[in-house]
Amino acid sequence: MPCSPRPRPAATALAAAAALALLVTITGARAQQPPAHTANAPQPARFDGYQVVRVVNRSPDDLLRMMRAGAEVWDCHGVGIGPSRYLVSPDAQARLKAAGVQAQVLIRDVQALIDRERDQVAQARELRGPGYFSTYRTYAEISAFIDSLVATYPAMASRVSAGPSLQGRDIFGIRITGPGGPPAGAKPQVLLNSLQHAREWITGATSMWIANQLLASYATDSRVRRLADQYEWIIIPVVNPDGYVYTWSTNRLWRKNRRDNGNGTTGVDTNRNWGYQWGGEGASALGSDETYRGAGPFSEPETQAMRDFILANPRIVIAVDIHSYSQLILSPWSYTAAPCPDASIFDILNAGFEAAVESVHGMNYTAGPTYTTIYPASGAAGDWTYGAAGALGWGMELRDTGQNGFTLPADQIVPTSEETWAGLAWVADWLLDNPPLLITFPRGVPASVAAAAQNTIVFSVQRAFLRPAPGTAALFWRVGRSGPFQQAAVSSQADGSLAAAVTAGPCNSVLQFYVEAQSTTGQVVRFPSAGPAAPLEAVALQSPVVFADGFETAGAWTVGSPQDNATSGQWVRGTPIGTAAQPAAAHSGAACSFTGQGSPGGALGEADVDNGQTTLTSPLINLAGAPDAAFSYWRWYSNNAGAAPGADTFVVDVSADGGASWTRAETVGPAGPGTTGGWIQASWRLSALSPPVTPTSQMKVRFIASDLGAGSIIEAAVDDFEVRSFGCPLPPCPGDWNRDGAVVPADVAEFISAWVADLQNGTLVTDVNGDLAVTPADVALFVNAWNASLSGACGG
Ligand code: 0X9
Ligand code: ZN
Repeated sequence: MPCSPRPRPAATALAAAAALALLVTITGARAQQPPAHTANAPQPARFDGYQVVRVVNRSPDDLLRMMRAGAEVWDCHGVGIGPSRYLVSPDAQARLKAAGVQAQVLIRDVQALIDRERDQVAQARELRGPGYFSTYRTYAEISAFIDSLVATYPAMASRVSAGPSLQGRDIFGIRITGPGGPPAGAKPQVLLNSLQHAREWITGATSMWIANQLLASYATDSRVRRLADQYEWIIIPVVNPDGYVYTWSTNRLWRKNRRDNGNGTTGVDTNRNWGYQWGGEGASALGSDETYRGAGPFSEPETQAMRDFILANPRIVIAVDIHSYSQLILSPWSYTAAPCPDASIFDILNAGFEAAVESVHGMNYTAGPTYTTIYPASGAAGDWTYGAAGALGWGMELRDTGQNGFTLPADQIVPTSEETWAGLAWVADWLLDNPPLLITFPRGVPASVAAAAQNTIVFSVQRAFLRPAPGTAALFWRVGRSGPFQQAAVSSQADGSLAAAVTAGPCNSVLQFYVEAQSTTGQVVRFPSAGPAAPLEAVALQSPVVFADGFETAGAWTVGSPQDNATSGQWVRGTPIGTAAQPAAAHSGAACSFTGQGSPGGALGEADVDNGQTTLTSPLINLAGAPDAAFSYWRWYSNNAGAAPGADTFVVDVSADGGASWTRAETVGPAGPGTTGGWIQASWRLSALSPPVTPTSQMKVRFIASDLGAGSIIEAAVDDFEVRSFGCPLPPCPGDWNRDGAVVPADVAEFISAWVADLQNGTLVTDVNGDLAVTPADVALFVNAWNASLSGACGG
């Protein structure tokens, strides 16, 4: 795998770190030299007798010793304190031995693995009709395979090009999507790319296996079909064609592109050249290094082409940059250890991704943020696709964990591909099943709205795993259950939520609505998810004020009840003088009701509630026929000023039978909010009380302040009492089938189509006579009701 120093161990001293930095540079430089002979030799570089060894460096001295022995960093797992992997020539092996270095041999003979691979490739070609995935394929073969896939599946596949490489080779790819799913041009896209690093041959083979899987299994595998239909897949197998060709012709272990750096060194690591946090930690400024970042962000034609291609495909939601080896799943960030903004989403996705990969062949993979899971890497693809392009960006390291390294035996192409596909398919499925934007109603989804009036519906759109595109959040509404929706005017609130203005129809009509927003990647999200097909619904109700009392004048309120036993502080009406516990003014106007007036300058405890309770009861309030009602008031309550704070309560009850029985609306105290004075508004819907209260003509509300604790100071006050009835004066018109407030022929038409749908689906929506069957009798009953409504009070 990778190529840069690991994060330094915490214990390393500053001086040691500096020495280390120097060593890394020098060692990296050595690693760059072609091991056996010059880069452009006619024969491929040979690695006879070269070994890959694992050495645990315990100090900067250890590192120095490795460098002097001529050990080269093998795989960018880096060099540092701790375990490192080195490519060691036979000479260097002797020097290490002489120096007494403890090295564990991971690969006994690197050339043997290269030879084995070369033989395998040659043999596979000699076999008649070997499976395409039985061996590794050249740049030209991969290109031809894409052409053959496009020829075989012309309706689903097309060839694409990101642009030319430095040496002018095409960075080609294949675009795949099924005939189902969202319309062309609206599908979310998945980008898979591989072979940024030339020697990581398994990655190009895996990419092409996945392309083939999407096409060849579309007809038979329902999961493949769903993923191919719902997404557009773009697979770019060889991002670094020049390097890849070079690994076939000249040096099997070449990693970078083939840039002449102008100082005798060759190659830019394209995976350090992307322009998001370019040039930071984990990228080298030295042309000789395996992690050379290049002259500037996007200085290379390969990364430029990929950048422009991705920007031209703005619906990419998943971008996976495939590497080998080490069996890792790497999420952002790679430039910093700080968690990325979507860390919690990536935690879920990484876990599912990993489990899905492992479930296929039991191979162990590790998933996590790149920086902390492998090492820092600035300018890597994943950080740009995530940070700049807004996709969920990953890097992957395929098989193995070092036994064969970059020369993974070809018989592992298929199993590696199968497990990789399983992981990607799991992520793609998860994203289809989870909304990418979060649409919520911070004040709840309104079940009722004010009839024939403008209403405000507050909603909010936040990122889940994609970002909302500015200005795309909208609420659509209509009166009734048919007809076109209209878009509400929306204004932003200080807290980031949005307020939509809608105009409700007449009483008992319904208001339907849904919210829609778009991600920056063009995905449309609706709440509810079916949008106009299954919108939210509120009933339009009137809510007139039917009783109000601000206690400015003497009303019909009564003080006292058979249970009252307070010896002072009984309720009075007027302007309170005010103490540390009592208000010094009404909530509004000059007067309120409160518990006991003291004398100007009197003591704190003068005329507070003592030794029992005092009750203030409203006059009878007539709510006959109202489907629901609510009462509200401003209250003041203080029980914390005396010697026994937090010992007493203030309660509010409601009665529907003239005071014979009561239902509790609220208990304030003995501790907690509302017990330390101050005017606070409270409001209660009768239908929401426990148990619910049905409005009658005999409604009453009472307020009880009590002092049971010895020595406590109790003061209460009430002001601006108000009762609203909720509902409509008349029951809904039986003929107004679509509840738009008008009885018109459309109601009959819609009833008939609902009745037919009931017959077809076995549902009972139009069973108006309630006999649990949908029959012509229901039609007759409805049409009669419609006729009656036409001439009645709710006629159209
Ligand atoms: O160092 C790299 O570029 C990658 N490892 S490799 O051994 N294949 O060279 C890992 C980089 C992680 N990639 C992303 N996060 N995109
Ligand atoms: Zn790589």
